[in-house]
Amino acid sequence: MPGARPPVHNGAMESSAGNGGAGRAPRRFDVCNGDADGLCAVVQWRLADPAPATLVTGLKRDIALLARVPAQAGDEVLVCDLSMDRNRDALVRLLDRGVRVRYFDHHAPGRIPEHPALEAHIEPASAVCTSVLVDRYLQGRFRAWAVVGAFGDNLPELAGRLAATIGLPEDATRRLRVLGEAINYNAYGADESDVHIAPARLFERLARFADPIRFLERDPIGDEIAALRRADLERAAREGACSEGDGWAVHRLPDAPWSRRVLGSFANALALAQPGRAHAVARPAADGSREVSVRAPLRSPGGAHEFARRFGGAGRARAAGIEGLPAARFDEFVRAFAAMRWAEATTAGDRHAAGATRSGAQRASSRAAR
Ligand SMILES: [Mn+2]
Repeated sequence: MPGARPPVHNGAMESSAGNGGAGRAPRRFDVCNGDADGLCAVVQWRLADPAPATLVTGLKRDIALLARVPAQAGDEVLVCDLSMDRNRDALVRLLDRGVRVRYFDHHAPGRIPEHPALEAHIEPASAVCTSVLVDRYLQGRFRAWAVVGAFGDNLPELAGRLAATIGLPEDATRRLRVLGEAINYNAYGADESDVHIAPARLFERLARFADPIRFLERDPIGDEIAALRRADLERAAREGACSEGDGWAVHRLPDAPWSRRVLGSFANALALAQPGRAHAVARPAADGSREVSVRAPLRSPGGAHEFARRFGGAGRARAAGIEGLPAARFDEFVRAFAAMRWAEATTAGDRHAAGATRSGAQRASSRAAR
């Protein structure tokens, strides 16, 4: 695209951006979490608008992605499934530079910057995910991919309802569930050497198909990841709970590539299998600290992020994570987990999720391992 395009015509951008916007073709950047919800959100968007774009993504734990985007005045950035609260400074810098940003997400955003170049679609309810927000915006054009994303974010009821609206047969729905859970699982690891395929490479293969069932028929990678996930889950299940009570259980896994991959999937599987209980899955990290995935009981799905925040973590109402929990605080963590009253937290979590400002969360230094 040699620079033949007209300059950007948004006055707000040019006034704040100086010379960068004129005489250069605008570039596009797609920025998303590397899990199923993030990837399937962008897949839908690029199927609807197949313009060349640079993908910026990473593993589940890579949350501060917006700071890596080298966009300049006149460029466009699409952000999907990344906490605005954790990316606000980078977002404001982009906007001030004259970049147009379209933002879809379902994490509690804290304060949303008011800026004419920001288009925000944010809904931090516990029963929605980013792929579904994009599906709504696109009026269901690539809904089967939203089904994959919702299954990946452990929202099987929502995914099932969406699948029914497009008349997806039961067997196809089941296959999309396996795919969504596999893509989600593939985002967990300490680094890309832990996972079967880097999420950015996986995206390229997903985005070739308007229909995820076709993808499964043509590309073996979905089945490969699903098989690896099953094997890792079986290994995790053999470890058993290290402590448990009526409404809760804490599991501990050894530190290994398989446990780093399966931590979040295992927590999701436990939450689905025992919806009346809260679950935590912990593993030691290389530096001796603990990484913990926290799941609120699915019957009263709230409070997970608030609980995790007490230990330096973050996440969403039903699923949260802590990285870098000092080993010396693990017993305290287990005691607090056992004493947690999830049903009461649900209300507080929803009120919080409804979008109140929360500036303190920016100082949370650990990254979410939801
Ligand atoms: Mn999500």
